[in-house]
Amino acid sequence: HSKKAASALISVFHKDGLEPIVRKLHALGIALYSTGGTESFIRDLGLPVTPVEDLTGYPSILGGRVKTLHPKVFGGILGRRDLPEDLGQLEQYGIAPLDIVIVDLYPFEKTVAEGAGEADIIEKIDIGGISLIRAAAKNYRDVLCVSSMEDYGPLLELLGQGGGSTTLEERRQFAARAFNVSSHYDAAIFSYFNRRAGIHALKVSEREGRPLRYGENPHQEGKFFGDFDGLFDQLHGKELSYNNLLDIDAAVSLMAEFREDDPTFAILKHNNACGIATRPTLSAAYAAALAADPVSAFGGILISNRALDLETAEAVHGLFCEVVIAPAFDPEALALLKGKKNRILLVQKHWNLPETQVRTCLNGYLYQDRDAKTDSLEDLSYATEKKPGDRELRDLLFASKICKHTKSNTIVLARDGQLLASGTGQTSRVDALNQAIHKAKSFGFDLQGAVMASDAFFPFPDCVEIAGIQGISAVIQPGGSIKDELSIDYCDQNGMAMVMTGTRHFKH
Ligand code: 93A
Repeated sequence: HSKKAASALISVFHKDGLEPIVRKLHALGIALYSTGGTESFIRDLGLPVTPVEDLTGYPSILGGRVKTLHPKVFGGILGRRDLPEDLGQLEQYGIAPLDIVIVDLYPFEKTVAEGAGEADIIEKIDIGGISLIRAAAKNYRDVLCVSSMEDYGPLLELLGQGGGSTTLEERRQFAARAFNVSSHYDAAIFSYFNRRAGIHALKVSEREGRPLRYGENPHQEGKFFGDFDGLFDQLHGKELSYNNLLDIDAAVSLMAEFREDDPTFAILKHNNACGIATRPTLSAAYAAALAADPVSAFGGILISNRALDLETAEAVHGLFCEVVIAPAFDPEALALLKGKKNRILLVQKHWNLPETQVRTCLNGYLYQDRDAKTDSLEDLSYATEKKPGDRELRDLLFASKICKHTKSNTIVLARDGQLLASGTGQTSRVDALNQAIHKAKSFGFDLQGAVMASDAFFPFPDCVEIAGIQGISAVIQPGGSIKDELSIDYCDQNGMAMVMTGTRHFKH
């Protein structure tokens, strides 16, 4: 299966790094064919090269859009060297076999990233190059396919070792790389056209992605595929971990709900808020967020919707925390917070998160729209005789925004723009409520006049009964259970107010 190559077609965008390769190919007695720019590059090195136009008998047309797309080229690549019919046809049509194909595609992604206009971007959709790559990779039994400038190094090594000969296994490995390049290339074009998705194309290559120290646990490998630097400037601290990234995602999604509100500060642990509060000043918001659960806050992820000022930073500095995220840091605040070597400080540059979400499922993946619905006053229908007061209404909407970003089943208890406690990720809603009540009390909160939010409807009146006994005065929930009336009746009999949003916010 070892094959000695006699000819190579070279058509590359990036010429740097090509010189040692063409010199080596020439030294090995391999005939060189090439396209416009690449051909002049080789000729300027003083090496013999045949323009692809001589091979095809056809000029490059349409401003280079059609230069290698020709049966003389593709026949030379795709012809099966062990099939008499193929060999006969190559002979009959005067097609010379091409044994090595070296391509480096037009830089589509880079052109998009540079903010080029649509017309320039479209011109960077490589058609001939990608076809050369796919053809050569398909016929790896006979052809060696080099599909990007990143493979110039490995190619040079291979030519050095084999003297122009390659094994079937080597050609198959280059073919696998080639299909990785071609699929990634088309995925990038797709994500450019499919602007709505906004998700960095799912990349499964070994080489791409940001390697993380490890995955969720040290024995798991981990990588991040995305554009972290597009969202954040890391000003300080250690390298981000897999779990940091998940927490940062949860923190940003949560705080996006409060971006227009008064100064708001949140503390998260394991993707759930353990504290969040809205106050006239950021330092007061931080103090109220911390008060909800100073125990969980240890090692937490902190986020604010305002520039971090010195007063807040002084309070934050006393807490051991992993990450602090803010739209900006006042210089003195930054200097202070940098005092802890590992503390990760992130400036969040914008709020544009993808409108869709992807996660693995079984042997594939699940894809869905992001839950973009934020419950507001206009969404509410008033289920009970008693209407919530203004303060209660504000707290109900505040609690429902937190609920949406807390693992199901969840119950959120809040009062005066402060999270009192939540029950997170429980197998029953009653458990979630009991957890929240227990937690709120353990941190010294009295629940009189507090409000309760539920991510989904109440199938039974048990939750409102437990809440009523604790003095909780108003409830927000999607509604829609066939037994809604039982919960409503209990509220009516006990002077509680209940509003329905009509929208469920599960988060699994
Ligand atoms: O415009 S194309 O899609 N049409 C083609 O027929 C074609 N063949 C190769 N672009 C084509 N290429 C690409 O041209 C290669 O992928 C490579 O990026 C570039 C090399 O052109 P030159 O040798 O003229 O610099």
